[in-house]
Amino acid sequence: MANKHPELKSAKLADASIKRRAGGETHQVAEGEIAALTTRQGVPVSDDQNSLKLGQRGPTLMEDFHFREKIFHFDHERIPERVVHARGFGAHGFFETTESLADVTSADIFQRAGEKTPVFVRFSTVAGNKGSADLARDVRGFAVKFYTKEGNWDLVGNNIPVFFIQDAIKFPDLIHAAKQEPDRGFPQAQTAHDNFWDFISLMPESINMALWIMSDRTIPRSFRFMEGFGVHTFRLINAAGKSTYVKFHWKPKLGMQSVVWNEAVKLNGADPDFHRRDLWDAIQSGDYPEWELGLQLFDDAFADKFEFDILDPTKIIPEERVPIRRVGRLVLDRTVDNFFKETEQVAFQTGNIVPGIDFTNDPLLQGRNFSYLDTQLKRLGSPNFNDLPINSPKCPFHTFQQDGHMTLTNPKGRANYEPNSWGADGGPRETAKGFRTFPAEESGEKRRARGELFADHYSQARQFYISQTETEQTHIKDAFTFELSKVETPAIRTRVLSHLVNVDKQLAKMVADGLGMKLPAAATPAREVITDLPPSPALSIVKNPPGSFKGRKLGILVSDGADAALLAALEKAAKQHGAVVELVAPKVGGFTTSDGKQRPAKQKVNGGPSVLYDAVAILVSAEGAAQLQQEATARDFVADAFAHAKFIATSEDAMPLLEKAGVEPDGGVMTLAGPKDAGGFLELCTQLRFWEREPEVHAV
Ligand code: HDE
Repeated sequence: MANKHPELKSAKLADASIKRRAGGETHQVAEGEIAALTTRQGVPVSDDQNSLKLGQRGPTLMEDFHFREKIFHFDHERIPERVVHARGFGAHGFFETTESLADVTSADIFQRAGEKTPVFVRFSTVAGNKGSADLARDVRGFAVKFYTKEGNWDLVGNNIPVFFIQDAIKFPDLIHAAKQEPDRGFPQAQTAHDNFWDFISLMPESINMALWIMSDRTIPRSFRFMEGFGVHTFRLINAAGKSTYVKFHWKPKLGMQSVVWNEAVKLNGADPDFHRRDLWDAIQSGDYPEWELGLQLFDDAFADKFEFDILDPTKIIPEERVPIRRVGRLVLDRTVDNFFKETEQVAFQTGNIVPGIDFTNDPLLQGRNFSYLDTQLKRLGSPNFNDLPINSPKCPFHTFQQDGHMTLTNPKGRANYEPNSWGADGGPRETAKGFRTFPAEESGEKRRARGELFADHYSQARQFYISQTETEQTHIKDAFTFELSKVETPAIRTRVLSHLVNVDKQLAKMVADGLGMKLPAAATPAREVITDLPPSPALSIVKNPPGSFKGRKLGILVSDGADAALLAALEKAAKQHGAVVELVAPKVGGFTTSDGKQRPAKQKVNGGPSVLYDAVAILVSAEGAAQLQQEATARDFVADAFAHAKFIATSEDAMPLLEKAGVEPDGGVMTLAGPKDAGGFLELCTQLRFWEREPEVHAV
């Protein structure tokens, strides 16, 4: 029976456990109030505090079946973490088709505008172990399971549209090189080490991706503010059997946003679960994250004239060449009930496709189709992993598969094979509506080889670089310099630089300078570099601003005596912009505003650094400013916000704290003369960062 008084229930629970610890007295649960604790066999348990012993101080008895069952189950709680993408966070939601695509695909999910299909999405980092921090510089996984009416379709993508390697046979090498080094077991969740850059420097095909991972794309502000990509070229097949090539894109409704590197480093300490918490909080508060699904559709004629091979996963097709058609929206509106049951046990597979969608010969995709099925058996331990509710289709399914560990869905009846002559009782049959592979004509010698155009390794890396704003180019330069400065072997650094010369000589020179090294000669390209590809503005985060502060967080540093009217005005303006406010105070219990009201704080100042916020306001009173000048974490709050190019609002009274933190007010710092200025500050925040400040605060 549902409990009508949850507060009563928790009070009684607390009471019961206190009694228990105090004296071992048995708490009697009134019937229907709280479920009785039982063993897994359903046997009610009378004492869960003491194991069964011989006498009060004697040995534990084997006979204690409750103790043995409890410990046995605990001992077996862990399953192997994913070999890559171990750290992840998932949520439920729906995909809504906004226009029918019946002209290009017979996939049921794309037939009817307005139709909603349930989905489960898991975001992840690639290299770190399950317990690693969220803000590692890394590619983010963006895996979507669509529970369509004609079976599960998994679009297992990333937040970067290209990949490191061209052939799946190199995947174990790439991942071995990226993860912790095998002799020492570190560093974890970072690519700033010799093995990784050694591999990259010996695999020129990875240079395009290297530029992407050294950009701010690998330190996203949150999952909600990043793009997603299917990476490979797939096929859509219509009812007449016609094939159209497709690349899948996810476009975040709130726009893209990343943090800066120094912020990421500090966030990992301040809140290693920053991305998890962000997604959880957004969904719990009803601010549902949303993306649009975009398709780049093209045919053989385009593929033939394009400078690169459409089967090469280290290349994009610029949006300016093939525009994106937006055909649906993805909304995440429900957090999981249980992390392990759903997020940990979800099994994505590139091989899960549905009628109307098909693979191409992209050699990475072909290899993935083997790997994902195989890896689930290792991780989940039984070929029946599809019977787990999170993996099971939500449409009817009928197979002749049976038995194996943990069987739940053996079909009823006598027929467990096909063909059979049991007529209507003979179980399911093939259908004309079933999945049909596109009959692409293939011929050729069996060879270990790659398409000729795969040998172009630098042209698109160059295009990516020249598409960035100056700020973003600086971040790329800084990231290369940082990562290579952690590489201890000079020859590896030199080899990476020799590739960068082919991408952009100026970039290579700046990185070499930053390292204090000589610029080497260019590596010999396997194919001539195309140097006149035009910039693609769509590749820049900063060139595509959301023009809004919606979904972002304003952190307000307060103290006793904080100006009540200013605070109220800022809170109101933030709300109007769809932003969240968090109050940071010297004591978490709260503070008293200038009008004598008591307000609780969300964070104590040493637990709420400004890296947690997109913009900050310093509303401390004159006494508060005097007190907080003595507090290093309060000075850091201000100094970091300034160094990370954030917009800062301040009351007049707070100025001494800013001065003590070394802040010289600029165009990104706004002194609020009164409540009427709050709106103007929030307007400023819609620009997200005051990038003009960066050259002033970072000289090396
Ligand atoms: Fe994966 N990848 N991958 N990958 N991948 C896995 O499958 C693999 C690649 C991606 O949230 C594994 O269930 C190979 C590209 C995501 O559960 C494994 C190759 C892209 C996730 C595997 C690639 C991805 C995985 C490990 C080279 C972007 C997490 C656990 C051919 C398009 C899914 C698992 C989740 C997970 C193999 C390359 C995305 C071992 C062999 C390219 C988002 O099967």
